[in-house]
Amino acid sequence: MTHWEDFYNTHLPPADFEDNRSLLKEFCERHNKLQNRIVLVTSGGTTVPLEHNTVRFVDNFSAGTRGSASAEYFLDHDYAVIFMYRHKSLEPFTRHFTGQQFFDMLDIADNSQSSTIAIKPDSVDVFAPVLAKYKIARETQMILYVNFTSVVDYMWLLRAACECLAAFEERAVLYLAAAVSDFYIPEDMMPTHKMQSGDGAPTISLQLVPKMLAPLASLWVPHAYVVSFKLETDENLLIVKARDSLNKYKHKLVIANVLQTRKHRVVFVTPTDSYELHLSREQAHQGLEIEEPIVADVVQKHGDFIVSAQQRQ
Ligand code: 9Z3
Repeated sequence: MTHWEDFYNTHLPPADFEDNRSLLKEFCERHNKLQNRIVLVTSGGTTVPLEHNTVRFVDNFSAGTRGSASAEYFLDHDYAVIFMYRHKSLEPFTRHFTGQQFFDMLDIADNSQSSTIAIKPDSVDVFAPVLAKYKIARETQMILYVNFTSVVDYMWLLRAACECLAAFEERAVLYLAAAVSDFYIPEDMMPTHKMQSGDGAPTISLQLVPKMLAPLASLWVPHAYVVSFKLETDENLLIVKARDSLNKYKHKLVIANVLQTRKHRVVFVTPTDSYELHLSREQAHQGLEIEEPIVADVVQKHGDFIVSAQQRQ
């Protein structure tokens, strides 16, 4: 496996990296001065390009539901939120009205002079509260959006965000819900141009992506409350893999989930404990989202963690 430092030495940052770094710096400095609690929410899947001039890529599964919903709940708990997401995956607030849903909520009235567009009366009740929360989050500058596409973009942004978050010490939460590729093609092993079918079926050899949780938890943000997610498709591996991860990286919490049941069941695994959070069929029917109790639990644990850090001082 490539060492994490070699990864940064051999892969250039994305074109918009410096702009994003400035945004992250400004956002963090402002919220640190205000002594706010802050969370980095990562969301969506990363891509692995197969060509430098990318026509094809391997993708990681994730719609961005977990991350975008969680970002909204962290705002409800007065956290400043860095929402680091896959370009075009779900975003907080707009996620409620995807595809044609939004257009179906609108009415257009034409007369000879002008057109007026209005929200249909029966949609106001659903639209207004979401819009109001969005406006407050934007006006109070409690949320910053930065996006990535490839696993390389993700790695550069993640480290830059951590560099800014380090100053918050225990007040920072890292909530790593993005589905990050475990395998990739290093840049020096990738063809420049689109692979040609005329050259026959390609043999694609993937390498292991370095585990960034290692430097993240031990070097970049050693005082932060770090939460990672573990995705499995085999229930039997879920807890074992989550525990392995905690033992290896010594962070605070792994939230484990199985692909097929992730929307109504997760398992919290801490160094001392493991327990399940789940939504009943009825709760799901009523529109409750599992991210609400997940975030409430993380916020509670983070609060306890801050208190015990203060007591040690
Ligand atoms: C998760 O497990 C997330 O909960 C999901 C959310 C990706 C399942 P959706 O976006 O799905 O709501 O559709 N994220 C972490 C996935 C991951 O890549 N974990 C790695 C691993 O399991 C590294 S910690 O090895």
